[in-house]
Order: sequence, then C-alpha cells, then structure tokens
Amino acid sequence: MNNTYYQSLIDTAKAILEENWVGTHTKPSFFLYPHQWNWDSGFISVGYSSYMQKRAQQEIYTLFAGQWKNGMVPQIVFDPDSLGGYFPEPGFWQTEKSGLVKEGKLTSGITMPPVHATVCRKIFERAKDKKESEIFLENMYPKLKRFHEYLYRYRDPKQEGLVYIRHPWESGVDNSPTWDKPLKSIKVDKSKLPPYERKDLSKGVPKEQRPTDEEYDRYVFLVDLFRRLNYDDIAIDAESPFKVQDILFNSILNRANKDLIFIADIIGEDSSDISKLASKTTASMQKKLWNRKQGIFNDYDLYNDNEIGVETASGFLPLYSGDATVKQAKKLYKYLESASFCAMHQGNCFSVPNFNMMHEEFDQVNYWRGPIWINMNWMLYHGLKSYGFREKAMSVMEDILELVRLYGFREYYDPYKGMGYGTNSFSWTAALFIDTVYEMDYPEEVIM
Ligand code: 9WN
Repeated sequence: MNNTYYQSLIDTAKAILEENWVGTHTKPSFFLYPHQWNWDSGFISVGYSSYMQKRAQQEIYTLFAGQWKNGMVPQIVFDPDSLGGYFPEPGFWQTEKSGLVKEGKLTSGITMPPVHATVCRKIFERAKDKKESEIFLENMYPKLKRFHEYLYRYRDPKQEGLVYIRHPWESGVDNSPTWDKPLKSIKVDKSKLPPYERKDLSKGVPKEQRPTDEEYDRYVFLVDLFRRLNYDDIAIDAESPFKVQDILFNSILNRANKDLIFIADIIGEDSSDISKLASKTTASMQKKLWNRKQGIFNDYDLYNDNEIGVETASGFLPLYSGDATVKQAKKLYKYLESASFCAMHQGNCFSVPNFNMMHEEFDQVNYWRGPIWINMNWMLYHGLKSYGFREKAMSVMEDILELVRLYGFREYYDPYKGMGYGTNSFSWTAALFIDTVYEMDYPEEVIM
C-alpha cells in the first residue's frame, strides 16, 4: 500500500479541503460548522503541510489573527460572511464586553486544545521553502508563547502545572462521558436561561448522533455566566462551577510545549521558562492524573475536588505527548489493547472507540460517547509509534485508512459497523487522511 493505491482518495480529500477553503481559512464542514475552529485549523494545516506550505501557514495566521489581547486563542473565529447558520454566534457570545477582542474580529469567548506549536513545527519540517518557513516560525513563536502563558497564568490557579478547562467545548470532545458528573452537579434553572435555538439539529444529522438538550442547557448556562462576568478570567475562576483538569487538553498542551522549545531553538530564542512549565506538567500528569487501578489517565474535577474516573480515549494521550513513564505506557498499552477499546485481531470492531466499549453507557452512534474520531486515532498512532508499540500503531493507522476507504470522509465512525456519522466532507478527516498516507511514504525522523 502506498500513495498510488490511495491516489483517488487523496484527490477527493484535497477536493474537500478546497471546497471548505474560503480564501483565508478552512471551514470544518460547509453547513454544520461554517466558521473557523481552533483545533480543527491545526489538524487541517497538518494536511496542507505535505503539499501546500503557504496554505498551511495561512490557515494558522488567520486563526491567530483572532487571538485575544490576553493571549487566548478563541475556539471559534467567526466568518462575517457565513453568519446565521450556527449556534452560538457573536450576538449570543457578546465577547465585545470583554474588551479583549481585536478590532474587527468576531470570536467566541472560550478556547480549545493548543495543538498549534506542534503543527507549526510540522509545517517547518516539511517546508520546501525553508527560508519562508523560518520567517513563519519567527512570526508565530511570540503568539504561540503568549497562548501557552495565558493558559498557565489563568487556568492553573494552584500552579500545579495542570491547566483547567471551563467549558466542555474547550476540550473539543463536547459530550464525552467525562463531563457527565461535573455537568450534573450544575443546577440549571431553565426559567433563568437565556432563550436560544439549537441549529445543529436542522442540518440533517440525526438527534441521536448529537448532544442532548440537557447538555446544551448546561453549555448555554456556562456561556451566559462568562458573558455576565464580561469574560474576566479572575472573576470566572472564582465563580465557574465547571473547572476540569483535562488529560486531553494537558497532553496536547505539553506536546506543544515541547515543540515550542524546538521552535525556540531553531530561531534562537530562550525557552527556559517554557521548559520549566513543561517539566512541571509532566510530573503532575504522571502523579495526579494517573489512575493506577485502571491503568489509564483520568481528568480531575477542580471545582468539586475529585477525580473523574471515566475511561475514554483521551486517557491514552500521554503517549502522544511523551509524558507517560515506561511503566505507565505498558499499562496503557494493555488497556488500549483490550476488548474495552477494540483489541487488534478482535475481528468485530474498528479502533479506537472514544469510550470504553464494555461500559453500559457506551453509545456507538453518539458523538464523543463511543464513535471513532480520526484526530484521536492520528494522535494515538503517533504516540504508540514513539513508545515502540509498532504493531498497534500500524493497526490504529490502518483503521484511519480503512474507515475512510469504506465509509467516506465523515465526522465520526461506528466502532462496530464502521459506518460514518455526523457531517460529510469533514475537513480534519480529509486532512489527516492525506497526512497518514504521506507518512507511509515519507516516515518522519522526528516523532510528533
Ligand atoms: C462546538 C468543529 C467542532 C470540533 C469539535 C466538535 C464540534 C462544536 C459543535 O465541532 O464541536 O465546538 O457545535 O458541536 O466536537 O471537536 O472542533 O469541527
């Protein structure tokens, strides 16, 4: 199997990205997600990096043009030409109340997993035009650094080296079972919620594949709280009932810290402060977020002060960030390679389901409560490979290729049937498919 075998699919993937490209950035999906999303743009750029360096750079530049004055990179940068098709849009977020949004920009008021330093490094390593890519790194470095500094300054109140998220949307894994307990502890008085109308259910995606109304009520409750507090980080820290040290977010952050240090070396900047933060994050992840009994990493609920013992694919991501000890990595491998997450050669499933398949609440069709997501497979593939679990890495990678080949460029996939759900022509699926095939032909020296 090589590039030629997949050529027609690569052509389709490139056509999808072209269709979703609007001249400045790429929409995750034409109808369901008509703006620019934070971590989507990172994964999409990875796809572009193998064949369109300038486009990859542009995607990142456009996203960071929406960076807030405090360093936060918003979850969504709205496209003024595409307003009206998504909820919530600028009128609901009211982020102008913060005084932190750059003039002329429309954004949401929360953030997302900081994959971008990792992506910038990848763009640089693959660049045909090395000089231009060094300028790109020089331009991006201070912006990336400010983003990471924002996270440690405002999201790590006890200075543990672990940052917290304040909304499920900040994790990117919106309705993961991990949020069930923390969200349930938020008492929502429906009569006091601002009126709102979901738009996601009118785009052809069946209800059972999306979050519930109860979950949306809580998403809205939190946004309403943030806007009432004028997006003041200190005030939100004091009042928000949702503060979770998420293993996915922290793994992605620490992978990115390491890549930021790499970038600093290339352009001759001092990164000793980031190195210190990265080491602290590693140590805290290994200690505080490790669930010894189960052999997986978990999240910690800072607001309720308890561990969230829910096993999802996120719990394996310290393999991707290189933060699991060898002993932990062996345990992770054992659990990942079990019937809970579709072991190799099991024969009746694809990997990696986003939730423990043996759990009674596992749901093979619902969003982040069971289905396979290509970005998770992609991160786990790199993580497994870097720890030397080659066969498993290959099998996770093959499932990226097989799911797309058999069922198309969908948003997520059924771990039993393989069939795709959510939106069609999903940009990061197309981009990471391109990257996966490229990797087979040009395996990289440096592991992401
Ligand atoms: C809210 C754009 C985004 C992804 C998320 C995915 C979904 C949004 C939504 O779509 O979330 O951010 O409206 O459901 O969960 O990971 O970034 O593709």
